[in-house]
Amino acid sequence: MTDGRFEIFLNGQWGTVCDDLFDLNTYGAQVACRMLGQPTGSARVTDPLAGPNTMPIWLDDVVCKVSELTLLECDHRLIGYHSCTQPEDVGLYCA
Ligand SMILES: [Ca+2]
Ligand SMILES: [Ca+2]
Repeated sequence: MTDGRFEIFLNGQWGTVCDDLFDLNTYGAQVACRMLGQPTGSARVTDPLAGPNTMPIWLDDVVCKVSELTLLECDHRLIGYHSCTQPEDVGLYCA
């Protein structure tokens, strides 16, 4: 089980994922948990609870179909392009 802000390592730096569109269904959470090697059966988006941070927002408008192995295979804006602020970070609960 894991619960907290989801972070992704791209371009040599840890960053976050914006929640826009992410929670329209459970697939984004399932793919993100799968990416972490965590269980996906009860995966869901949560409040990241980690407070403000200065990490880049790497992904926005992520829409997954269901079986992708990583969020990079889902539809998303170009890496680093977004319409978000840090409080919109995706938090994840994987179980
Ligand atoms: Ca949002
Ligand atoms: Ca957006």
